[in-house]
Amino acid sequence: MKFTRLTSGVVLAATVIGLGASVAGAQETLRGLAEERGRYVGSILNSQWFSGGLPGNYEETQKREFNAVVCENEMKFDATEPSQNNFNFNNGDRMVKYAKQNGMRARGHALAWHSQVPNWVNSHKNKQELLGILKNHIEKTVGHFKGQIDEWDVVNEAVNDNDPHDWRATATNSRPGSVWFDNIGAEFLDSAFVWTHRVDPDAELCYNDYNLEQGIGEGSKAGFVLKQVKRWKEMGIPITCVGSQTHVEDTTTAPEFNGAAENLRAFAKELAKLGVKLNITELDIGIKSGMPVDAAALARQGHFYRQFMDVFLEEPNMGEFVIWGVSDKWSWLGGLNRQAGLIFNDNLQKKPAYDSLIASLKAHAPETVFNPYKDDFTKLDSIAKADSIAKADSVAKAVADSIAKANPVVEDTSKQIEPIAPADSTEVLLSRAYGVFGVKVSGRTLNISGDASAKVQVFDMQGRPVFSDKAVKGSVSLATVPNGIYMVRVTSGTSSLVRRIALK
Ligand code: 9MR
Repeated sequence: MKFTRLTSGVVLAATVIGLGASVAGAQETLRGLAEERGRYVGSILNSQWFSGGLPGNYEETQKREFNAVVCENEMKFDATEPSQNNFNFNNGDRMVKYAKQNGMRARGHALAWHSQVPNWVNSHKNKQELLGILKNHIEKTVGHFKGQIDEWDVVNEAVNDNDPHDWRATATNSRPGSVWFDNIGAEFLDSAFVWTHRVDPDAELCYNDYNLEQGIGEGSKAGFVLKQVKRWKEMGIPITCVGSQTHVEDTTTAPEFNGAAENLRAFAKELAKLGVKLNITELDIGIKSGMPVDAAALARQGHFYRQFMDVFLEEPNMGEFVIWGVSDKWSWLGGLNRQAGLIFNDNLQKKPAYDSLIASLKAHAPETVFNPYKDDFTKLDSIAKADSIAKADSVAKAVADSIAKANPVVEDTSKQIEPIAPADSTEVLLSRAYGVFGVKVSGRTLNISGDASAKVQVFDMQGRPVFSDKAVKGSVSLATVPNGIYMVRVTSGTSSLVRRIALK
């Protein structure tokens, strides 16, 4: 190393008087600093890596700077199951081996996504068939990588772009549809989480999407996702993380950029109350095509990168900071009319953005950064006190888990696929847990037993209320609710149960 010829006295003097930048330089990598803080910084293995088309310093940089990794395209549906029930995990295995050899966290991307599905899947329209296809894909894929993938993107990009109050539906000229939602309905998401969890109960399971850095207000995509996460937690669906892709543009004029990092902070805080992590999963900050990539632009880009890293380190339920690429030379951004969005330039040299990330990490001393993989962030006073749902959730968790196991969410719609526990076993489980009541539907009448008076709320599968009655004794008519599948919540005193019902 650089100082081997110096006497130890000179090295010591340099350290003591604070010339640490060059003395400590050999150790100062993103990876090293993140590891000291119990966090992960990651990047993709570009598709060109798999075809052997990258220079040696690409891999050297990747290993030196990152402790988490994800395949750019190689673990998507079209790559892993190109024809029905014929699986190819070769490239995924290569990534897993690489991650293991280099002590990295491995992300699996992605199980249920409308894009990059092979044509043989898109040719199916039958709900039962598609449920079977998705279940088989998840079981075989997650089963193959069991214990080797730390975290799955179970569902990717399922929210409707034009109407972020709902899931992505039938294709139009301006946006693609989703074979899963169009033919199965929202249960495809619920079921995908349950199936993945059953095969690998130790893996973290994420919902992953873009534009989640645009705020959590009414009409926002993140706001909709938040509602769904609440619903999933209430139903015992085993989601543990949300992935914010965070593909943003580095121009002072791009409206979506303003406040993006702080928006993620607000989102992280809401998810923390639900016991869910927020990860940054695909960050790039592209400069608009045609704009100069000069010193000012690169400095501004660095400033933006730093804002995200600051928020990441300050929020206790954020675990991974993954950048969608290593070098600007191999980046998908051109297709989006953006350029130079990563932290290493075409020659794999560090850009100002890299230095900004290092500066942010160093400004957050390790003892001030929470490690969400080691300690339970829901126990932090700031989070535990802030929210009642989290508390109710922790009480209900054991029960909810058992319900999910005994009574999968596809119970009403895919009887051929999932064996269904007899209805009574759910009732027994619930009354044992709560000691209060049971719920049964007969025709349009909801019967509640064992309690004097209860509040009944009925929600559609997107969590929208469709019926409510504050004081139900014995039974209530749901004649006003249209046919369909709903979640009913019955609350009595401090106890409450959530159950799926079908009205026909
Ligand atoms: O980087 C990926 C690019 O090589 C592919 O052509 C593209 C096709 O969909 O997918 C890119 O990765 C996407 C990721 O899987 C999901 N979020 C958006 C990413 C950038 O488009």
